[in-house]
Amino acid sequence: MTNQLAATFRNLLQNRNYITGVGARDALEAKMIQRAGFDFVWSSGFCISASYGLPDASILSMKTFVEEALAIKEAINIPIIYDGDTGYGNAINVIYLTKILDEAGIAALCLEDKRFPKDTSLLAGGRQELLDAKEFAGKIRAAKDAQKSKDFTVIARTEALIAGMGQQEALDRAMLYTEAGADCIFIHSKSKTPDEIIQFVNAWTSPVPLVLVPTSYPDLTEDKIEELGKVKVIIYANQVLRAAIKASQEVLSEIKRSKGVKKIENTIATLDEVFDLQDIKSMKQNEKKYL
Ligand code: SPV
Ligand code: MG
Repeated sequence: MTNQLAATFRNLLQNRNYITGVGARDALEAKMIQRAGFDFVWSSGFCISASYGLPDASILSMKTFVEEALAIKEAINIPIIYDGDTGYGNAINVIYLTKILDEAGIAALCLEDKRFPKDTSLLAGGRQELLDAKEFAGKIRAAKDAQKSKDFTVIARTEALIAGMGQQEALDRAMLYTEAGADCIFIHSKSKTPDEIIQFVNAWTSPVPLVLVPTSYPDLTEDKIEELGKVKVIIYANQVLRAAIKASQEVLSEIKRSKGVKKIENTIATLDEVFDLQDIKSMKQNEKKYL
């Protein structure tokens, strides 16, 4: 079976020093991410949960996350990394998930070594319980065995630093997941400084590339990450959601305050911009052709 966008993603991984993508909660955001020139879209569990007004804590079902990712897929033609959280269960659940994603043309699946139901990573005092490393390695093996296309990428994410288990545990887990067949290792941190991430990257000796999400440590810019080497994938996971929340809140208070929309009319996207993102042009062409 061929998965064209999985092949594109692998090519990018092989041929570029690093690639960048952005987290989306829906197809509209994904279209804007593609237009802005990013390499891929991250179908973010955090952002999709937030779009339902819910915590990122395994509350929505696998079906909902997959449906959202497929709507995103329909709207863009750059690869998607699917944030698969814990895989919504054990290795058996992972087999089903992997088949669905690969067959649907999703480029990559990211699985994290937390226990199901998970709690979100960046919440202060969050419930960070990790799965036994061997059991998680089983999930990675299951995903690699279940993929039908050769190019589908499986990213193993360790939350050892998030859970405060230290560098050695993070390195041991990452190495075990690599041995289980992971194509990339995502090392996550909620530290406000990049120190523990830099320490991990420097200690990483495997050729398997690393994935970073520099949300809590924004000082680590692309130039600095490139200098570190070994990191091939950078994900800006939730900045678009946060920008949208802030802009919406400002507009809502201004409408309420000024009792109308005159004040904000020139500060928001025009309707033409919305029509453009909806691809009205192609609908109009089809109307001419078929109606
Ligand atoms: C997400 O965007 O859903 C992520 C990244 O997994 S984080 O929220 O930092 O865990
Ligand atoms: Mg997530």
